[in-house]
Amino acid sequence: MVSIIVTHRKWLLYLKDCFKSISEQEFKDYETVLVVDDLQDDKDEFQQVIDEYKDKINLKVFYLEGKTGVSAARNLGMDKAQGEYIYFLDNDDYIYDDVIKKLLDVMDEDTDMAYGRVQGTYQGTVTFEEKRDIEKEEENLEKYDFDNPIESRLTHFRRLERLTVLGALYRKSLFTDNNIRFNEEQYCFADVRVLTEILCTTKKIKSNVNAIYVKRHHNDRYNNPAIEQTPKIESMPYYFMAIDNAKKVAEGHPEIQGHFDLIEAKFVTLYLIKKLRWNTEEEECWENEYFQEFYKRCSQMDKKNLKRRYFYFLEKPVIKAMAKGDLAKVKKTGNRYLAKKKLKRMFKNKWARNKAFALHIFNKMPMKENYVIFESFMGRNYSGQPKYIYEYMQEHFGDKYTYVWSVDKRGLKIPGKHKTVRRSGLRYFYYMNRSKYWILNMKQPLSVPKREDTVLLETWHGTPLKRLAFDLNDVVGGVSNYKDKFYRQKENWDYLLSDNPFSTEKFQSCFMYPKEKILEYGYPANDPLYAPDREERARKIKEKLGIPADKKVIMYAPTWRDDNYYEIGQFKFDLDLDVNRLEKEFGDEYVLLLRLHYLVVEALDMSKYGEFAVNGSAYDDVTDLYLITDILITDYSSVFFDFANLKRPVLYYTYDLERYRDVLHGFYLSMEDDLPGPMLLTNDEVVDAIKNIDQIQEKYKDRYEEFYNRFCCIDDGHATERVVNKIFKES
Ligand code: C2G
Repeated sequence: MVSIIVTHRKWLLYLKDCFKSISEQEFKDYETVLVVDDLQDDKDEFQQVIDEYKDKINLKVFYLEGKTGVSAARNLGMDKAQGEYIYFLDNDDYIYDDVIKKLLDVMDEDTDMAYGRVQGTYQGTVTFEEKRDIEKEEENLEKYDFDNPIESRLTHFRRLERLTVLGALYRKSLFTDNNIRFNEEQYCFADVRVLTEILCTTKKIKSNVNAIYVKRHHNDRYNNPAIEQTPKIESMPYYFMAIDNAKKVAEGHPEIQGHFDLIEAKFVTLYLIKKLRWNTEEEECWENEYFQEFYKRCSQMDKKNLKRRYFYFLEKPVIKAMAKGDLAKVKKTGNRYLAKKKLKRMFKNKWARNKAFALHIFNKMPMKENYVIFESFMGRNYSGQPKYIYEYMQEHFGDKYTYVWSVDKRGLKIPGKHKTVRRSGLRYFYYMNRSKYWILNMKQPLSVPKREDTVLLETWHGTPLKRLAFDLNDVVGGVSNYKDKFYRQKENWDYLLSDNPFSTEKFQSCFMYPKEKILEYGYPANDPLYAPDREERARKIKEKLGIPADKKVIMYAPTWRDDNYYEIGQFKFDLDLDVNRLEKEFGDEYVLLLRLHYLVVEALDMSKYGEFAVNGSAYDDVTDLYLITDILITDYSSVFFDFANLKRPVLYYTYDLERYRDVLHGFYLSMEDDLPGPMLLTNDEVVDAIKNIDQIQEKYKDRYEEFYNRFCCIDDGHATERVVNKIFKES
C-alpha cells in the first residue's frame, strides 16, 4: 500500500483539487493521510470536503496538537502512515492520474526511492489540465540525468528552495530504519536536510520522469504567500540552518558539501550584492549580521569547488573579497558584476537600454513642473479619460502646460498643440522622466522609473464587472508574476479615479489600494454623454463613419477572452454573432457596428458582410460610438456601465457565460439579478430580443433605473472639471 501524506492549514479550494487528483489515481491501493495543522478555513466547509472524499480516497484525518509547522505535520503523517511506501503531497499542489502507478512501475525490491518530475505552474487546475499534453511534449527531458541521482536531485539546483522531497515515492523503511525526520524547528527549507540525508543514505534510486507532480507557485505573495515566498530577510536564519544541517549529514560526501558552498556563493553574487548596493535603513541586517555570516562562510570555503560550472569569472573577485570580509571591496566587485549583467541586458533589450539612460541622465535633469504626459490604452488610442482631461486643459489652460502624448503607432489624430512620443522610445523615457504629471488609463511600465515628485493619476478604464488583479484566483493568459508587478505598479499611483461607489469599494480590494487616494469623481470620458449638443455630435460621428442618418445603430462590443491569444497581450476573437442573419432580419432599419476590444489584434474580414456591417474597431474613441448607438450588445465588458448613462437598451450575448465566470474571471455582480438587460445564449435569442426591444425595455425598466442609480450616480457632464481642479489647481 502507498500512503499519500497531505498536510493542510488553509486554502480549501486547492485542497479540493488535490483530493480530486488523488481520487483519479489509476493505482488504487493507497490511503490518504491528512494532517491538519492549525486549521484556518471555515470548519464546516472543511468538514464537507472531508465527508465528500472520505471514502473516495481512503482518507484518514489527524490533527497536529501542541505543535505547528509543515515539518511537524509531515513527521506525524509518517508516524501514522501504514503503507510500505510514502508519497508527500502539499495541499495546494496536485498530481497526474498515473503518478503513483508510474513510480511503482520502476520500484523494485532494491529500490528505496523513485522520483518523478515536479512541474511548476501559476495556473489553476482547469486551465493547466488543458495545457498539460502540449507541455509534456515540449519538456526537454535531456536535462534530467537519470543515471546520477545526486546530480539530478541535488547538485543540479543552485537555489536552495529548489531542493524538495516532493514528487518522489519512498520506501517507508528508508525513513524509519535510518531515523530520517523533518527538523521541526526548520520553518522553511525543511526539505534540504531530509533530501541530503536520503541521497547520502541510499543509492538505490530510480526515476520515471513521466510521473508528474504539479507544484502551484502562488501568484499572490501578498495575500496568499506560500512558504517558499517567505520574505528573504525573514527566511535567512532558516537558510543558514538548513545548509549547516545538510553539510553535517553529508560528512564523507565532499561533492555534496561542496555543492552547498556553491549555493552560498551563488547567493552572494545573485542576491546579497544587490542588497548591499541598494541598502535601506529597514534592511541594515544585510550589511551587518548577514554580511558577517557570509564572510565567515566564504572564508572557510574550499574555493576550488567554485570552479564548477555556473560560476563566472566576474563572480570570483566578489567571493574573494567576501572571504576577506572586505565590505567595500565586495560592493565594488559586486557592482562591477552587476554592471556587466546590465550591459548584457542593454545590448539585448531596448527597454533596458532606455531605462539606463533614464536613470543615469534624464533622472538627474530638473523636473518640468508644467509638463503633462498622457497615454490611453498603452498608446493605442486617443480616447478615454486622458483624452477628455487633455482637451479640457487645452481649452482652459492653453500654453500654460506642455502636453505630451505617448502613442504606440504613428497616425493617431490628436488635435491641439502637443508633442507625441513613441511609447518605449528614448524620447518617451525622456518625457516620462521630466514630466511632473502622468495621466494614464492603464498600468504604467515598471521599467520607467517614477520620480518622487511625479504625480501619477491612474484614471483606469471602466467599472469592474469581472474580477480583477488581487481578487482573481488564477491569472489566465497573463504573465506569471502578474500580481507581483501589479503590486509595484499600484504603489506608484498617487490617485486612482473611480466612477461610482461600487468601483471605489472594489478597487480597494482588487488593487489593494487605499480609499483615501481614490477620487470618486465620475469619468471624464462620460462627460460627452451629458453634453447639451450630443445629438449634433452624434450626427457628425455617423457621417464620419458613413452611416446613413436614417439608419439606427446596433453596436456589438464584446470583451476579450483571456485564454484565446496568439501571445500574451495579443488576443484573438472568434465572432459568434451571425451577422448575415441579423442583416436579413434588420438590414432595412439598422446597421451593425462591430467594435472589438482594444486588446484583440484580429482584424475582422468585413468583405463577408454587406453595407449593414460597419467596422468600428479601429475607431479611436468608444464614447463617440456610444453616442450613435441605439441598442448595445455586449457580454462581460464594462462598456455597459458607461453606456447606461444614456439610458438606452443593453443586451448581453453571453454564449460562454459558464467558462468565463467559472474559469477565466468570475464577476462582482450577479449576471442574473443585477444587469439592466437580458442574457442571451444563442443567435435566435439575439434576433428575438431585437425584434421585441420595446417589450424588453419595459420589462427591465425598474432594474435599469436601479442600475443607473447605482452606477451612473456621479457622472453629470462635469467629471473632467472635478478631476482637473483636484490635480492641477491643488498642486
Ligand atoms: N472597450 C472598447 N471596445 C470594446 C470593449 C471595451 O472600446 N469592444 C473599452 C471601453 O472603454 C471599456 C474598456 O475598454 O470601458 C474596458 O473594457 P472591458 O471589456 O471591460 O475590458 P478590460 O480592459 O479587461 O477592463 O475595471 C474594468 C476592467 O479593467 C475591465
